[in-house]
Amino acid sequence: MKNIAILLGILIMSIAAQSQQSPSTSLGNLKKMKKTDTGLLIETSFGKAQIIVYNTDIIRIRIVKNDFEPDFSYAVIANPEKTNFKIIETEEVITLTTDSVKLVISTNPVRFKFLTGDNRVINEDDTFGTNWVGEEVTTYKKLQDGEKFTGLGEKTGNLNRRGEAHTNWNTDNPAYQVDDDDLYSTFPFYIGIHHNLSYGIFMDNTYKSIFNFGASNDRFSSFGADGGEMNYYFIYGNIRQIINQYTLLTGRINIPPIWSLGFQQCRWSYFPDTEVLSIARTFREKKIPLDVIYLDIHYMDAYKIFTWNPERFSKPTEMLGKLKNMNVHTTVIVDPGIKVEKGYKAWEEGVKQNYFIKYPDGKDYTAQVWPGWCNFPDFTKPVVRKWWGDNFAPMVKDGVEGFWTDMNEIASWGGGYTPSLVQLDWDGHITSYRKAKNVYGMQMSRSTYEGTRNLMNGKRPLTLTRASYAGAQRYTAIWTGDNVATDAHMMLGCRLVNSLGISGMAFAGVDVGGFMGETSAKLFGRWITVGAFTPFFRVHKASNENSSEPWTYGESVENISRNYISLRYRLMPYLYSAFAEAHKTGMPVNRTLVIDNTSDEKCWDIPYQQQFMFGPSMMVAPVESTKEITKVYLPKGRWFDFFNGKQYAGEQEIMIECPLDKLPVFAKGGSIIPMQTIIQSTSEKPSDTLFIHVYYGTESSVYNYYEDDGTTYSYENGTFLKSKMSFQPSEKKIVIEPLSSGSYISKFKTIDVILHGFENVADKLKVNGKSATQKSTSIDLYNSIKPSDPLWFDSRKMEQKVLVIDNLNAGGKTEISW
Ligand code: MIG
Repeated sequence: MKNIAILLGILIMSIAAQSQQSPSTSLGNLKKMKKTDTGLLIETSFGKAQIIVYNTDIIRIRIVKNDFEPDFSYAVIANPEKTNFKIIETEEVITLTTDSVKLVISTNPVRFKFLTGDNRVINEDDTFGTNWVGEEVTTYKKLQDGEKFTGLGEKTGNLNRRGEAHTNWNTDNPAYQVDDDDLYSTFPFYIGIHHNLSYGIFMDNTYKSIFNFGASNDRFSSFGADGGEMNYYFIYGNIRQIINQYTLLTGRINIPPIWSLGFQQCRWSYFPDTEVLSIARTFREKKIPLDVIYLDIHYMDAYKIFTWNPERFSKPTEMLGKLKNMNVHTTVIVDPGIKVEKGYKAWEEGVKQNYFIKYPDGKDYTAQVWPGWCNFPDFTKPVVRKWWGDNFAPMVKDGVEGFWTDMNEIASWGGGYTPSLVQLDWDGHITSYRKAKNVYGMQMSRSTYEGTRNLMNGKRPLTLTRASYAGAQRYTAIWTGDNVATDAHMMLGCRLVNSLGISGMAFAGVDVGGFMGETSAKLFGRWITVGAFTPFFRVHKASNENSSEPWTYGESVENISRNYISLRYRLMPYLYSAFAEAHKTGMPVNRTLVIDNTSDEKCWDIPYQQQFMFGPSMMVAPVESTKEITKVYLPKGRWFDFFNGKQYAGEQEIMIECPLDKLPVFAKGGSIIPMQTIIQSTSEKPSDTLFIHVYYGTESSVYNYYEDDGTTYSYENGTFLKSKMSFQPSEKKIVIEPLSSGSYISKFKTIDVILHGFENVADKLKVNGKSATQKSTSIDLYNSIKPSDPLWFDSRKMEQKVLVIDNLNAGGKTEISW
């Protein structure tokens, strides 16, 4: 009897213990498993998991507490490919093996471990695996020895994010600090590196998310979100392959209109029309190349979207025509807030047709921004996207070609605290703002891109966004919001652009000169030189700050600006080819050095972490405006000072002079850089010679030259030109394919080949087997103005000796041998 009482007591106690809820719960023990066409379905004692093989190197894992939601993503456009894999089960583990990765799933409890074919651990769950605290879901991974982390797009911090944690919650953060965490965009994708292995993880969950790379702990890295499913893609490969696969999942950039790769001048705000025209004219008079001018919020009537201010811009079509005649394209800003005003068409339509985001009681959500009280279109609703896009018709007709989506975090007065309970359509699966906030900006730029592309008769629009989410590269370029006029911000900007690049956003830039704060002449001078090597190259300045056109900082900075902007235009064939590569493979235009030098510790070092490859052949070492001499790290290979031809061996740190007019820029030995003559805008024709610069090196290389009409989408139907140019030192030859293959004929009729660092070949040179006429000469890629240029003196000489073989027929194959 006594025993029974005790037993009963124990039983009651244990029931009580069980019903006392643990504050956190992890995925449980295996109960059921089912093989599917693409992987596995698993049921556990607590929660479910689905494993989907996308291809040999990508495995997706979905984990839920209860049931899976309908599978829907704004980021991912790829479907699982037919892939060979096999599944083997034992009591303790299930093993799923593709041709390159092994996923070992322990069953008690269910935890995941990714291995190489030869059983080296790439990535494995910590004991907690995937865990819930309330609705918050987090996956914990064991920190590997010496593991490094990089990625997350627009995030401050170091190139190696080990020891950092970051939150994704799109935030309007004007004049942010160089270490602030909350910025405008969310790219929940990172790369982990250890023991010469690397992998990518993309967590496609739009709720507020946190990535922890060993911050405040010594055992795990983790990624998690405030709600929704654990839904991540594991990608195996080297960094290049990971970027390629990540952009296979989330898409790649379209080739932008070539004019958007030219120089862009912006201000909050240029008005009235006469001021806009006078700015454009000054660029032309001063022979500083320019392609785009921006109209910030003051072009509108009372900040009402889709309107022109009747006083400031009384004849927009006429003004746009005049700008067009000057070869200047116009971009206008558009904010999501639609002014609440009886009789205002956009607002009336939006209200009537239920296009605005709403409270649960059906009332439109209203908040204040520039126009006063506003409602906000629901860009997650297909009919709203269409409506928004169609609304650009009059502007497109007026001649506007660029569309700049701002304030789309959503920003509003009062700190942007849009309530969580506000509802959005989510393409037919109504959801809360908690889930939709991080994609709102992306969907706004999508609506803008799809609409204007549709309206522009086959011409490419430029779209630029501030807020963003993974996959936005399919619709838009991005800039890093309201930075500050300091050297630290200029350096941060380089890291941000590099980081955005590995997160799919190849078309990225910052406000050159610094948006907030007074810009010193020196800072502007340096920043313009760095900006010339940024995919998206735009000067911008806040209202109530100093003027910030290149000529407002004195004569020497004006000269520096002219020279570097001109250089950018000379490099246009090279830059454009780099964008074509980004479109095709996802490889960014600006490439952090660790992409190709992953195991070189120096490339991760804090002093060198800003350095990047600008396309495949050039390296840029950004440096503060206060420095006249700096340390640069040269990775493996051989390097030529781009301006004076001085050669350096790789794998060393060097000290190099960097007066304001000489940014440390290098050409890679063995590489090829095509250039053209200076033009004042991309609408202007350069001379019909393509200048192919070849830099001597010991390793062979292939350069992919690309050209198309620059402004239409006919490249999507195959109207473009590709030419392989190769440098083969062991066979002692350079081979250039004709610039006339395919359905597009190059604008260049002849080519000049410029040989850098080719020693003792002059009397052996042959072109297509016949001895070549060549000349030894000096070239100046910087366009130094001598000797009147006050910054020019002999020790900074920007000239170099080269061998030139000129006037070759671009339509035929060219083989240069020695
Ligand atoms: O509340 O349109 O980041 O580039 O000039 C500020 C005015 C709104 C923020 C953007 C900035 C733009 C400014 N905008």
